[in-house]
Amino acid sequence: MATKPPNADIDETQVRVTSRKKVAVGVPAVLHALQVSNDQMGLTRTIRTLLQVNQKGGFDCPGCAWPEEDKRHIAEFCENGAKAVAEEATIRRVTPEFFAEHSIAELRAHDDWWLGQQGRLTHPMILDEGATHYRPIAWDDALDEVAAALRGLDDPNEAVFYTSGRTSNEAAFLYQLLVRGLGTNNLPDCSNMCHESSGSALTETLGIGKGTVTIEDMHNADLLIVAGQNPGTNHPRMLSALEKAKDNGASIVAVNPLPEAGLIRYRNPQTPRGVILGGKKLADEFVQIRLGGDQALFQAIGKHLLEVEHATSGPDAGAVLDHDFIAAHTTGFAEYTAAIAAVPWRDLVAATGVPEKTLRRVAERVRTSKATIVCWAMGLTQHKHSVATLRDVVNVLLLQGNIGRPGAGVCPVRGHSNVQGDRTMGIYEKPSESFLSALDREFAFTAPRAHGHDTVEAIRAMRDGEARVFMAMGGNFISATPDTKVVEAAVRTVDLTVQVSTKLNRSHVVTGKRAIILPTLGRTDRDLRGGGEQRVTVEDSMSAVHASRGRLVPPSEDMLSEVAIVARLCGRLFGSDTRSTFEPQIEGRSAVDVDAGQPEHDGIRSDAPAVGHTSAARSERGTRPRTVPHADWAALEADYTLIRRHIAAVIPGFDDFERRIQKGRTLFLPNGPRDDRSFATSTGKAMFTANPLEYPFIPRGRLLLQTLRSHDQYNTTIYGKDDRYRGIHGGRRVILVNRKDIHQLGFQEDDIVDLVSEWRDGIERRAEEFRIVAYSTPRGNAAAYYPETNVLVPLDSTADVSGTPTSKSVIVRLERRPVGA
Ligand SMILES: Nc1nc2c(c(=O)[nH]1)N[C@H]1C(S)=C(S)[C@@H](COP(=O)(O)OP(=O)(O)OC[C@H]3O[C@@H](n4cnc5c(=O)[nH]c(N)nc54)[C@H](O)[C@@H]3O)O[C@H]1N2
Ligand SMILES: Nc1nc2c(c(=O)[nH]1)N[C@H]1C(S)=C(S)[C@@H](COP(=O)(O)OP(=O)(O)OC[C@H]3O[C@@H](n4cnc5c(=O)[nH]c(N)nc54)[C@H](O)[C@@H]3O)O[C@H]1N2
Ligand SMILES: [Mo]
Repeated sequence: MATKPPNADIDETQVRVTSRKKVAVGVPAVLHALQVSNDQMGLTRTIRTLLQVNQKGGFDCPGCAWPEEDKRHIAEFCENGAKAVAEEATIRRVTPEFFAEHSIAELRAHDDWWLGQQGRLTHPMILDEGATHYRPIAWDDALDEVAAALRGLDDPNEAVFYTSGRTSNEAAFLYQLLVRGLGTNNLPDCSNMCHESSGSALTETLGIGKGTVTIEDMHNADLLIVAGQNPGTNHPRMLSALEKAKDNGASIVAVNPLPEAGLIRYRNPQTPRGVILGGKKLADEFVQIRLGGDQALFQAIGKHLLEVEHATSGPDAGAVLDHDFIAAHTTGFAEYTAAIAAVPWRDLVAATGVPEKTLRRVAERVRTSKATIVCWAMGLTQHKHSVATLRDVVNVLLLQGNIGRPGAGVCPVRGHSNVQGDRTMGIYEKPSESFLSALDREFAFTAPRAHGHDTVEAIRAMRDGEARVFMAMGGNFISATPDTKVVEAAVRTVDLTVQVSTKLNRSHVVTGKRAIILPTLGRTDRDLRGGGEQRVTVEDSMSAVHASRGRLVPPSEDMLSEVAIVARLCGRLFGSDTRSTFEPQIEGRSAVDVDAGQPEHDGIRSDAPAVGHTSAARSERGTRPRTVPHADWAALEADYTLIRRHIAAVIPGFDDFERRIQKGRTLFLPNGPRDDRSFATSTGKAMFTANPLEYPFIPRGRLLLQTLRSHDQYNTTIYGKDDRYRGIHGGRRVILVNRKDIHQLGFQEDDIVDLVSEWRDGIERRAEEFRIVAYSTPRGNAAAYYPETNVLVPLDSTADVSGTPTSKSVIVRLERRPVGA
């Protein structure tokens, strides 16, 4: 397939470039949001819908994972949240007639924007082997097909189950149970490409893979460092928290290769100052860092703090560090300080591209701050050395005891609205033993223990012919993952691909030999099931769980919720146990018994008593049935409160779940570092770590490319062709390059080039026809939009430890297009 979809009607390189905006949000943003919504759903539905966003009793915004404040505005949404809602609440429909009209080959020729614009999926569809068109299929038949394919596997590890982070807690919990009931931990998710590096670094050093701050901490911080994040576009509501912090006297340091609008100045549409005046200057300091220079920045800060601490004279000598905290709560201090002392300043300057004077000035802000929070997103997580970078972020915070006290801590700002909740529910390829044994106990079965595939490993498994069924709970695997051509070829080897989706996307048109689309309800849709209106729950970026209830009439009567889809598959695979879900399932078989037997390979127990009924899925060695989870699946589908009771029984912190989310209340999950400075690490303390300095090397004549989001997209869903704040209009195939680099490389602004990525495997990866735009970015660094540039990201170029694709760190050369090509 061509890397550039041949969309005859649009020439993507014909962009209009205007000056970059220095202020984010404000009234134009609100008007823009209303216009997009109006186009998708008309005025009445727009107003009715948007007034429900993030209200108690309404639905959680499907946009990002930024938390709501307890006191809500009438309009608690942002421009991009409104676009995310409009995208889902649209009145456009993709019906069986649509699929009869358009062949797969034809659909494949359209770009992601066009596919997304067609509207909501309304009916289950199947693509038979060799067929040119999808055909409609009844729900029962579709689910029978999926169950039969799973049952037909020789080994459950031949199936891969992807999750994108919009799935509710209830659906995610059942989904992981389905997968483990089948006998595998192959649960890759979007997190593997997103905040996995944060999870890896924080779990190791602080004992919890999540942030340690609340929204109040944000308001009360003395210093906020926002690194590798573009909140004006991707987390606009975060800007009001930054504004409030500012009003309370905080200073803000923005660390970014690009001068992103929202970081510099913000106009709050909900205050008179924002509407009428020029808005508020947010960042006190903008550090224009080189791509991948953040580890060096945090080492520089640590180095400066230690130097002042150890100075023999001066008022602050000996008074910089929180010695009590370090002594009581940490390990590894001596190793860290020794390592940092050995790093020369000139290396830190070379890596950051920032003068020592500036590095020290930023460090002085840290030194004099009474409470510091570091916020970050993809700019810090999608590099080869991201885990080391984040360990060094933690080191700096530990030096001054900035964990577990008001106004201080780590704040990885999550992407998808429930990506954090999905992890809490067990969507994880490397589940902990404590989680699995609780699951075993609750459902009287034995979950597999062997770790499963993450996203990159799942692609390798498909590529190598080791996977036969691929199922996705949401998302757009084909477009979101790295090395597009490799992924497309890999997915095509699979016997059956199953997509549970709301909207049409590339993953429906690049498929396995057979493909099934299961349309599902989104966050905004009313979910009537079992005679009642069901609610689901989600967890935000700050470990707060609350209920969400859709209010809109679903796109068609022929739709099931994600919960219903998974529950029905469980029923087909495991059979229903109609005794009450909450009585002990097997008499005389206690949790201890279940845990006692040694699981055989992959957790398939051959010594387990055959209970109740037999497993539909058989182990490959299997003359004997495996154990399967026991529940009354139909009852769970009809009443989600029963699922929440299971969640409460399995996952710590959800006791009394149902009551605690009544009336719009929020349940805060336990957070050891934040609650009482307890750290569930290997040493039982917060851990300083010594990390050798790393930063990207850019060969002569090459550029280091970061792949990022425009203002008009939600990941692979393209809302439009503008990137307003960056001054790009009417097209997405642009590469932002420093003016001096453009000339030094022998090009002119507006030249059309191919981007060719260079990686040690020598394979040529090419993204065709990009327009060069001069932009403020450090020398040697460039930026272009994802997903168009995913063809350039090598599958094996991943972060150490976390395995996250290095989407912010791709070596490319620019090649002039042959004349007339
Ligand atoms: N409207 C909208 N909202 C979204 C999304 C969306 O697509 N659209 N996506 C959601 C998801 S899943 C996620 S994960 C988040 C993503 O939120 P972000 O992480 O803000 O998204 P990106 O566009 O990838 O932006 C990366 C930012 O980091 C900077 N950066 C890149 N490399 C480096 C580096 O080496 N160092 C530093 N210091 N900075 C660097 C870039 O210049 C850019 O400002 O947003 C979520 N919210
Ligand atoms: N080069 C590069 N690649 C990247 C990134 C990058 O910065 N650069 N970012 C990475 C990141 S941070 C992430 S999170 C991933 C995102 O990867 P994904 O989560 O896989 O991608 P999305 O584009 O968010 O998925 C959109 C699709 O989800 C479906 N959908 C939407 N809402 C629902 C719902 O409620 N239920 C169900 N079942 N389906 C729904 C719709 O069909 C829609 O088309 O991409 C990663 N890939
Ligand atoms: Mo993400």
